[in-house]
Amino acid sequence: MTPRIIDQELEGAELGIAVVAARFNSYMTDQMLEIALKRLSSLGVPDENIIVARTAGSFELSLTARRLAERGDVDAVICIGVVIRGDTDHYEHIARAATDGIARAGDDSGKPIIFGVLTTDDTDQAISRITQANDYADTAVEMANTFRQIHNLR
Ligand code: RBF
Repeated sequence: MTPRIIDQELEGAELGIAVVAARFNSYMTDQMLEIALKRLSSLGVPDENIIVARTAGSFELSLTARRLAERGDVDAVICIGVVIRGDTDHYEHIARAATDGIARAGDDSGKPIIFGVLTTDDTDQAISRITQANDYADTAVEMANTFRQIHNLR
């Protein structure tokens, strides 16, 4: 007997991906959204297989992701937001609500919900992490393919 291996697969041609991005701190989240979309495209995800939704803030991401994940044509959802400690009295609450909510949306929906919320002490830290959005797209495609491989394993 040889083990059945699930390989990392970064091919997006057959996948449906949703991206939900908060408008709060939009000068950063807009760039993150653009980077993620560009990366999804370079991984072969067809434009018509991508859904983009916007929310007011990071607090609304998890509920929106959950609703998107209910769609049969969505294999994974990427959540994008920025919560900065220095700007926000409610930092702890918003950051925790977003983090816990996104984790729970993944657990409850059974689909990959990618955590792309930057929680930083200041704006400079957040700006330096904007390009992480490339990794969110990679992770969405990898996870969607992993789940397909698990489903199709014989
Ligand atoms: N949303 C974010 O995405 N990032 C933030 O840093 C942020 N800070 C907030 C600070 C306060 C005091 C409030 C009331 C809201 C903030 N929001 C933030 C918006 C929040 O995620 C949500 O959209 C609104 O509270 C409406 O439910």
